[in-house]
Amino acid sequence: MTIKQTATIIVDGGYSPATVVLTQGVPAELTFNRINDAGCLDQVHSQALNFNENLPLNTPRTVTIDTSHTGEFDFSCGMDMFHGKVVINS
Ligand SMILES: [Cu+2]
Repeated sequence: MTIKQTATIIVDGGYSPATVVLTQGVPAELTFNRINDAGCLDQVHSQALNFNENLPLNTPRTVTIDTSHTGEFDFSCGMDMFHGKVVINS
């Protein structure tokens, strides 16, 4: 049996949910779905989690999360105004 953690984050003037909790060592994917054209949320990036995605409107985009380390890892919009985080617990 393959176990994978998945979460969908709705991008609608911010991130909902803004915090995603994952378990260390289990493969994980986050899907961002931007449903609102307002603001500058058409990019999402994270240096800590090593991703940088464009988010076309109403087009879900999935990123793979490295869960090998515990901790809290921020992601944000292209201009670093809106923030969310991934918490990886042991
Ligand atoms: Cu922004």
